[in-house]
Amino acid sequence: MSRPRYYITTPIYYVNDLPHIGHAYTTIACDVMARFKRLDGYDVMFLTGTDEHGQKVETAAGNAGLDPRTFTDQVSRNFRDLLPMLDIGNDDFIRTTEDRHRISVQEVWRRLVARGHIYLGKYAGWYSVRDEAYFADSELVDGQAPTGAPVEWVEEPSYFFDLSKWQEPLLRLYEENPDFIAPRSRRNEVVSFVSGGLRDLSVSRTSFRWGVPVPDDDDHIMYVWLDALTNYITATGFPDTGCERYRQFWPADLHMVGKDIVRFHAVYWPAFLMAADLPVPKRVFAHGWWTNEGQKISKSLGNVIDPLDLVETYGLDQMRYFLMREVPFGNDGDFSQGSMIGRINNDLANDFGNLAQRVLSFVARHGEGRVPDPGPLAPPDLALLEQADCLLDALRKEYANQAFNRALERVWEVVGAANRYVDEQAPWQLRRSDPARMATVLYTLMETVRHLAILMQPVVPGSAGRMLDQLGIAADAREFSSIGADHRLVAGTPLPAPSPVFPRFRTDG
Ligand code: ME8
Repeated sequence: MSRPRYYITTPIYYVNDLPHIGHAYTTIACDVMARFKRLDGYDVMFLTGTDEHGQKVETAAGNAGLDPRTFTDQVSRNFRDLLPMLDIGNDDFIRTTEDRHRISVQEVWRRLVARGHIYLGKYAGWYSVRDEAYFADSELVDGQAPTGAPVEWVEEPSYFFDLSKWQEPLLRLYEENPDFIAPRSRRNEVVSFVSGGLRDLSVSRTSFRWGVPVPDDDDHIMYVWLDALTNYITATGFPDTGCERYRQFWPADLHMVGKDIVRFHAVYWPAFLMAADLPVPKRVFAHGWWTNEGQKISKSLGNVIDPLDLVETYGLDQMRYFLMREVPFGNDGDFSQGSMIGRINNDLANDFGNLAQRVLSFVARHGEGRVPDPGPLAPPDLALLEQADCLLDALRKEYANQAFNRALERVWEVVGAANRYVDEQAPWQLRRSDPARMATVLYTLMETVRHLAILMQPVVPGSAGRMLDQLGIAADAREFSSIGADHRLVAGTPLPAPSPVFPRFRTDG
């Protein structure tokens, strides 16, 4: 039987800058989602990559004294090299400068032309290079783009896409697919933007060269957002719509983006696709924005956070956990050293790490280093096991909404219940009085930790893996299909020597 498919994408990042915490955030969130789906039996395609064309990148190359190709080859590597260091399990990495992509974008263009959605005209208006976006006079705020980026006046021949005709189809799309844009606040924003009417969109420029030439008119370079958005279908094999990858994975299940680029993904992209007679993606989730100790993160403020510094200081899984746990996914978040250390020491070291360590070291010392014999289970044991067994269902619901923080809260409810159970059952007191009951309690706890570790793999893959090693769980018994009563630990299985998985973060050096 073929497995269900799941296709998830990150934005492709501009290579004018070094990767920072914001890029790492989106990519880690996608990785967490992709791992969850893989463990849940899906055939997953997870795509990330780099957006290498356009005026912004051309200018950055000039500033670096390099031609754009040499420059993009170098800086794209920074993004690609970061992935293994963040334990990102992407299946493909796309660069918009690749041949496969040029072919795909030009085919989208031809489809739009063939269906009468492109016409030649003249653009006269504002353009922000930093946003790579056009703005009407009425949209400017104090002479700048709403993002605060400077704008320049542009007047040049341009091809236009008839976006104005797509207002009704877009509103219908949002209406018929209430989950197309999430969270709800972003959906409302987009619906009200589109309801206000759409202007035709300039989709080519003649004043710079670094991009994909318009087919049959190479004085024009395609608008970088039409080029960039198309990456999502390029990677599925488009224009070969008969190929297996395309048939299996398009339309995408989820485009994960930051709130800054929701309009491009939820308005322009579906309009381009509908106009080209191609299926639209199922969902766009726009997450919030990170600040650093309360301040906007920017190069000019000198407070850009390098994700590798965080990994080095706090540990990779600790950072991944913090980013997924600290803020409701979709809201803005503030990075602060204090909150990071709090999460590491309270949630990971005290609650979860200590639970596993207490149980495993007790079994190593007083249980001959083997999985204890469960014996007959009493009501409190059954209650805890039931909570652990039911957790997957709860997590599926939260992950379906990308509610990563709530999913982690659910996990911690079981962590809390298990810690209370240890205190109540006090296995150390049973050692002499009732060794059989002690074995039951330890078995129940090990089973609970097994569930917790399996279900925590998406967020903290390395640490959860080490925990499962210590529980003696084989590599092929770590998927979600091993959750529940049918796959209980087998009494007598020898266990490796335990060691703490989540150490405390010490500030005293
Ligand atoms: O927009 N907090 O690329 P980009 C949270 N090339 N997320 C942040 C962030 C922050 N402070 N800063 C950046 C582009 N991000 C286009 C995309 S897609 C077809 C083309 C994340 O390099 C967030 O996901 O400016 C945001 O949407 C993305 O980086 C922007 O990356």
